[in-house]
Amino acid sequence: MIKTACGLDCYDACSIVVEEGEKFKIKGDSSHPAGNGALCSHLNKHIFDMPRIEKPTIDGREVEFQEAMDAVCEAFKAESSLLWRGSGNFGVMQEVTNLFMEKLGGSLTRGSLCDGAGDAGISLGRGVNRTLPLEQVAKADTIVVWGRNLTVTNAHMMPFIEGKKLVVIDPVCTAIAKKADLHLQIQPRTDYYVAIMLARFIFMEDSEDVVWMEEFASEYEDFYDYTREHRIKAILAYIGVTLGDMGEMLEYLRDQKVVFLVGNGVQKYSIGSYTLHAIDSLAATLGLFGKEGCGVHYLSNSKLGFDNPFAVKCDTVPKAATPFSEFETVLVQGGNPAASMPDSNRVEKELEGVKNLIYFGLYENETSKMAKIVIPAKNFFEKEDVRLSYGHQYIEKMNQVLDSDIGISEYDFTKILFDTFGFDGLKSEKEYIAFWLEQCEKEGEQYCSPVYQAFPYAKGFGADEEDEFEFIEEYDDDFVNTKRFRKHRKESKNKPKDETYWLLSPKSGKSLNTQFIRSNKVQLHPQSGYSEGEKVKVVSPYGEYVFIVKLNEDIRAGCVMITSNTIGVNRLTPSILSQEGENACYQEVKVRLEKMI
Ligand SMILES: Nc1nc2c(c(=O)[nH]1)N[C@H]1C(S)=C(S)[C@@H](COP(=O)(O)OP(=O)(O)OC[C@H]3O[C@@H](n4cnc5c(=O)[nH]c(N)nc54)[C@H](O)[C@@H]3O)O[C@H]1N2
Ligand SMILES: Nc1nc2c(c(=O)[nH]1)N[C@H]1C(S)=C(S)[C@@H](COP(=O)(O)OP(=O)(O)OC[C@H]3O[C@@H](n4cnc5c(=O)[nH]c(N)nc54)[C@H](O)[C@@H]3O)O[C@H]1N2
Ligand code: SF4
Ligand SMILES: [Mo]
Repeated sequence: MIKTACGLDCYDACSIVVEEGEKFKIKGDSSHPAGNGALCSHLNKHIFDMPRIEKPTIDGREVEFQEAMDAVCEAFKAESSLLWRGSGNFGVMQEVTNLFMEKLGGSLTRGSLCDGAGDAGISLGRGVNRTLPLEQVAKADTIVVWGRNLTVTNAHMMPFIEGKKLVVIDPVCTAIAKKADLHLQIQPRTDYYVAIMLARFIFMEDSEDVVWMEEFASEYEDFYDYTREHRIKAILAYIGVTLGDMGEMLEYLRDQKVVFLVGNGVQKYSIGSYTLHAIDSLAATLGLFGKEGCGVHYLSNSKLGFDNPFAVKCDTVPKAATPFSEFETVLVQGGNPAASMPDSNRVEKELEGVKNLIYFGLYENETSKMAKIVIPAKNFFEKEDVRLSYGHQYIEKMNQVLDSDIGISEYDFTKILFDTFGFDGLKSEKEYIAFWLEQCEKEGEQYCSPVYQAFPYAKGFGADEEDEFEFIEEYDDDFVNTKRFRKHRKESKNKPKDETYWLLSPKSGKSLNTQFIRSNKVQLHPQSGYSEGEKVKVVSPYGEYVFIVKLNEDIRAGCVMITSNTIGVNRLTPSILSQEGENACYQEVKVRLEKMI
C-alpha cells in the first residue's frame, strides 16, 4: 500500500492511501490520527476535473521545454529579479527555489497574505506559536470556534469536538454556528473588544486563575487595569451583543476546560495582531495554557524547531503589497497574485510593468494570462515532498504516486537554473527530503513535529520556555471612521445614504483559494433590498466590480460576503499591511452597493 499526503493549503494535511489496481484511485487514510478516513471534495473531485497547463508557452506560443527553460535562464540575467511564491502547494520542497534566488542575488517576499497578523499577536504574548495538539482539543469541555468556518475549511476537526459544549463567534451564522449552544453574531472587526470585555468580566467575578498566573503571567493586575480602561456599555453596543449574551458566554468559560479554535477570519485587519494577543490574554486570565483539554488553537508555525535548508539571506519586499514593477524579472510560483493579492487594480498595473513575468504553476489563471513565460509544474501526486501542518502536529512524507509527462518539479526547475548559471551547492532532492524527515519526532511509524509537546507552554513561554506570558497592554486602532473613507463618501457621485457594508471574504467549499471552482456571487442579507440573481455593482474606495446577488439570511445585517474564489473580489480590497506581521488586510474595507439600471 502506497501512501502520500494532500499538498493543498489546508489545516487538515490529510494522509492519503492509493488503492491497488489499474486505475489511479485514492482514499483517506483511516489509520491517520488527524483524518477520519475521508478526503474532501477537492481531492475526491475538483483536482481531477481541473484542466492542467500541459505545454510551456512564450508570449502565448507553445514551445518545447528546453526553449522555455532557456528563456527563463535568459530572463534571470536581468538587473533585478524577484521570486513571489504562493501557497498552492504546501510541501516544503516548494522553497528549494530560494536557493537559486540567494545565489543570483535576487529578492524574495516577507510577511503574508494569510495568517501573519495573528501569528505576530501570538508571538507577542507567547514568544513562539506552538501547535495545540488535537488530543487536547478532544479533552475540552467547551469549544469556542472563533472566526473559523470549521465545516468548510477544517472539516477533519469535527470528530474532535463531537459532544462538547459549543460556542461560535462569527458575523455569519455558519453551519457550525447552527449547531452551537451559543452563537455570538458579532459585528466584524470587534473581536479584540469581545476578548477584552470577557477578560474584564472574568476578573470582576473573581473567576480568573490566580494560581496559574502567579507562576506564568504575573503582570495580571496590570492587565485587569488595562481592561478597565474599556467602557462596557459603549463597547458592547459596538460589538452588537448584550450584557446578557456576555453573561451566557461566561457560563461556558468559567471553571472548565476550554479550547479556542481561532481562525483566519478574526485577523484580516490592520489590527489583526491585537485581536490574537487579546484572545490569548483572555485565555491566560482563565489559565488555559499548558493544561489538559485547554488552549488556543490557531494556524501554528509548522516549521518551528526545524533547521530549514531553504532559509536564505535575500533582500525582501512585503508580500501583500509587492512592488512588482521594480523588478525586471518576476517568477510567480504556486500562486495567483493577480487574483489572490489585495487591490487587484494595483497588482495588475504592477505586473504589467514587469518585463519578464514568469508563471510556474498548474492551472491557467489571472496571473498565467499576464505572463510572458509559462512553465507547467508537476502536481503533488507527481513528485516527492514532505508535508508539515499548521493545524496539527503530524507530518507526512509525500510520495510520488503518479507518473506524468506534464510539467517539471520545483527541484528539477532549480537544478536546471543552478547548472545553467554554473552555481554550486545544490544537494540532491533525496538529501533534502531526508534532512527534513530526520528532524521529525517519530511516534511508531508516524512523523511528528520536532517541537511537539502534549501540553504546550506547560513549562513556560518563549523558545526556551523560560519566559512569562506577556499580556496585551496597548491597542492602536486607526480605521473606524477613517478620514479616507469619509472623504471618499463625500466625493462619491452616487452618494450612499448610510448603506455601507462590511466586506466579509472567507473561503469557499468549492475552491482552495483561487484553485478549482470560481464564483461570481456576492451574498447579501435579504434585508438589503436586492433580489436573487440580480446584478449589483459593489464599490469600495479601492475599486469596483459587478457580481450576481445571492441572498443569504445567515449573514449579519450590515455585511456582505464575497468568498475568496470569486472573480474580482480583490478589486475591492486594500493593499495596506497589518500593524504587526506585514499581513494583508482583506476585510479592512467597507463597500456600498449600486443598483444596475
Ligand atoms: N474549502 C476550503 N478550505 C480551505 C481554504 C479554501 O480556500 N477552501 N483555504 C485554506 C486557507 S489558505 C486558510 S488560511 C484557511 C482559513 O480558514 P478559516 O480560518 O476558516 O478562515 P476563513 O474562511 O477566511 O474565515 C473564517 C470565518 O471567519 C468569519 N469572520 C469574518 N470576519 C470576522 C470577524 O471580524 N470576526 C469573527 N469572529 N469572524 C469573522 C467568517 O464569516 C468565516 O466564517 O482555510 C484553509 N482551508
Ligand atoms: N479576498 C480574499 N483574498 C484572499 C483570501 C481571502 O480569504 N479573501 N485568502 C488569502 C489567503 S489566506 C491565502 S493563503 C492566499 C492564497 O493565494 P495564492 O497563494 O496566490 O494561492 P492560489 O490563488 O490558490 O493559487 C495557487 C496556484 O498554485 C498553483 N500550484 C498548485 N500546486 C502547485 C505546485 O505543486 N507547484 C507549482 N509551481 N504551482 C502549483 C496552481 O496553479 C494555483 O493556481 O489568498 C489570499 N487571498
Ligand atoms: S484539502 Fe484539506 S481536507 Fe481536503 S484532502 Fe486536502 S488536507 Fe484534507
Ligand atoms: Mo491561507
